[in-house]
Amino acid sequence: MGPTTRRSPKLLKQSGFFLHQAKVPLADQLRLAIGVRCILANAPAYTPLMPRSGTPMSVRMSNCGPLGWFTDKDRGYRYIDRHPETGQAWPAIPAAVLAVWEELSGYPAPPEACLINLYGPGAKLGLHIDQDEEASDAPVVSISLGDTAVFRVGGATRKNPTRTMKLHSGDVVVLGGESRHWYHGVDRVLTGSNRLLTEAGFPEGGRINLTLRRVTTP
Ligand code: MD3
Ligand code: FE
Repeated sequence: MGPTTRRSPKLLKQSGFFLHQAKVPLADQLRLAIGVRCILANAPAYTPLMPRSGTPMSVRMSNCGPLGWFTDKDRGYRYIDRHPETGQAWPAIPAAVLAVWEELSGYPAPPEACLINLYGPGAKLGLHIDQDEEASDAPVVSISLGDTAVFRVGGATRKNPTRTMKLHSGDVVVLGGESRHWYHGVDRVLTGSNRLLTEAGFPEGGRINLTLRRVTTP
């Protein structure tokens, strides 16, 4: 495909799930990844702990925006307005990230949380539903950078059949409508499948996912 080619968004019928493949041009992907590196210099990645068990997640995380998603053993999943270790407010969401939300979300208010998921070798994310947001009418918008992920998406209950799809660097997924409350996860990341992150100064490479969410009702 040439640099200006765009595939049309893939819609899982009637669901509100849209996959926009190669939505972010390569030069913008690089700028976004470098921007994430700056954010992490101010808001260092941490290892989230599962509620109750305290089991560490394999995905490391940070956030930008007024609110950040966090979990620890004692208090579980929640949004907090400060970095848990530095006590500082989260850095601002980069303008280029807000622009993706404005173009694709169809939502009349800005996102409040941009969760930064960092996938190193062996990292995965079990099947779950995003349900910690009061503004459940707002879509979730996800931007993939770096190595290709094998993403799994199911339905409203754990019993629904699931399917897998690959998310490549520059892909943007919009989860609106009923798909907003579907089970989903990341089975694995294809290590070394993309050079973006090494070029952006992440020597270990890997994958970054930016997940944009509206948390409170506007
Ligand atoms: C499908 N992150 O942070 S983003 C998460 O690639 C999360 O890091 C994954 O799931 C990642 O919660 C997937 C794409 C995504 C986000 C929300 C969804 C897919 C979704 C909500 C419903 C269905
Ligand atoms: Fe999720």
